[in-house]
Amino acid sequence: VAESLSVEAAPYRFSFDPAETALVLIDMQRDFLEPGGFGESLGNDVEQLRRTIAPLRAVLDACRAAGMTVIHTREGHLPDLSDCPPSKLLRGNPSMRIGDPGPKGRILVRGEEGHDIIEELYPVAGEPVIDKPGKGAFYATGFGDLLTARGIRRLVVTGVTTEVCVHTTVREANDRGYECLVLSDCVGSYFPQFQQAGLEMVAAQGGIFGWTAESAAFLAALA
Ligand code: C5J
Repeated sequence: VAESLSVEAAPYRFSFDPAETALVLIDMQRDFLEPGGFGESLGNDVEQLRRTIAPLRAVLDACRAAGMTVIHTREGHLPDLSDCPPSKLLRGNPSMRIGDPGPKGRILVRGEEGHDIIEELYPVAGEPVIDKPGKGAFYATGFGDLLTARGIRRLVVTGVTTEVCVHTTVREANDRGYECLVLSDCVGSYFPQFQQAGLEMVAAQGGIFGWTAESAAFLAALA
């Protein structure tokens, strides 16, 4: 198997063949990232997530130019919420619930403005968009079949939030035999302490879930 490129990473170098590697952008949705969106309305500082946009845009451009598979995900639900378990709907007794009218349409409902991907990273024709009801990209989606069909063995993982949907997806992927490189400046958390610990957890214990690297190291490998 060709493993032509190698990235300076933790806990050690990550080798990959671009033809068998997908860039995955997790949940870069308006409601999580934009001022005035659902995330901010819950009291979160969206700047903690927005700092990922510029480096991720550079990575996206480089992966597109290299002809790599690029896959986007969105967290959200059917308009009738039949795919939203009551536990998710009710947990925390939130003032605004999934499906309620929010600042950018019904919260986390497919087809609504806030549910869609931010303009800066919008998918282009041919890039699959995986709509997922859960935190992980594999649960109740066609993500796994898509990776198999394309012969993908490694994932370069980016998006938000580090400790929730990024972590869940990396853990699910790791259990399925995929090798994951998480780009540390292209993933974001509303909580700085979770950002740091979330990244350390991935690469701890010899890379228990995968690898971490700065986007600059990944771009240098791809150049
Ligand atoms: C994501 C969340 N995308 N934090 N969702 O991480 O609820």
